[in-house]
Amino acid sequence: MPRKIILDCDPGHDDAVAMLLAHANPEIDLVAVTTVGGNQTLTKVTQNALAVAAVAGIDGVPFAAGCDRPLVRPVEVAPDIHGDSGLDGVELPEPTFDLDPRHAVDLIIDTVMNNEPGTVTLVPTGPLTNVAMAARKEPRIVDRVAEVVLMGGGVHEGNWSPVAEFNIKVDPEAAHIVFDAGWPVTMVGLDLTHQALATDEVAARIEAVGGPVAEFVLGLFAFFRKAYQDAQGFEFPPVHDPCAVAYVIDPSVMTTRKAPISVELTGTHTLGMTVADLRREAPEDCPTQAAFDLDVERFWNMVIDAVGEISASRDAAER
Ligand code: PIR
Ligand code: CA
Repeated sequence: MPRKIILDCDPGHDDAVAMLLAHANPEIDLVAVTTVGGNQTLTKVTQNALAVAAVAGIDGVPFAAGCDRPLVRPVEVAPDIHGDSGLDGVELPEPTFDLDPRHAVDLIIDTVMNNEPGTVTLVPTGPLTNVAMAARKEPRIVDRVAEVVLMGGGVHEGNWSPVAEFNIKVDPEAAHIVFDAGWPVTMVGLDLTHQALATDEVAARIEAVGGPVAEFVLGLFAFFRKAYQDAQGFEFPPVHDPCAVAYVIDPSVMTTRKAPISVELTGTHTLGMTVADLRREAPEDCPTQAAFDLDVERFWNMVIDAVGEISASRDAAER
């Protein structure tokens, strides 16, 4: 049985790849896509989500726009990384369907409450504002969700400060709510995602797939690479967000370790840090865990297979 997921995202180059993977992989049943202000404003990332849906041929999945700002703090976007549109470097097609009229928080709640308990997994790949709001508005979702597999944070690495990652740092209060709720949380953080580099070899494999979807992904990678070179001093860009989807597809694609994880809300130099207690083995019932080592080869096979799958079904639809 494929796993039902709600992708809560802020596309974003790597969010776009997460959407493609979630749509095309047979182990995943993408039941809703929700957007949150993050990499760019809510309006822009929502437009981008609909454009990616058009590229991927996603239809029949509700898309809803959510919170346009963090719970407490001012809006902070990442134009140096994702450009003015939030998805610079590619041509964005017109949407092929309308947004669901519900707020993302309500779509999340309805989807979780209308499915059997333990069957819906939340996959947040942006700031955690919508997910925190959903848990507060309808606390019954906390026991009902199968698990939360989020891209964000890190144990030994930061990118928005020396010790904090963007998704957590821009809305640390929301992250606190999500990490503390008691549902199972897998933190797919920078320790893991900095291994998911879109190298020349990866790009060559995608080029070999050919066609407009491969071109789209190559355009994303090219812009992301330049941005990461200029802004972060990386040779190749880490494609963070599909790593969280890959964990849902097959958790054995990465190593994880259980640990209590707290979000720093008051630090002078450490705001938004995800503090994992690794001093001793965590108790069996510890609900939080962090991801560490990625099987890089298998991860890219998943992504490249997804690009191939979408290309094949687009070709079939055109014939
Ligand atoms: C990536 C992001 C934000 C800032 C940088 N420097 C790089 C976005 C990605 O979409 C991903 O979800 C997460 N936030 C990584 O920090
Ligand atoms: Ca993201």
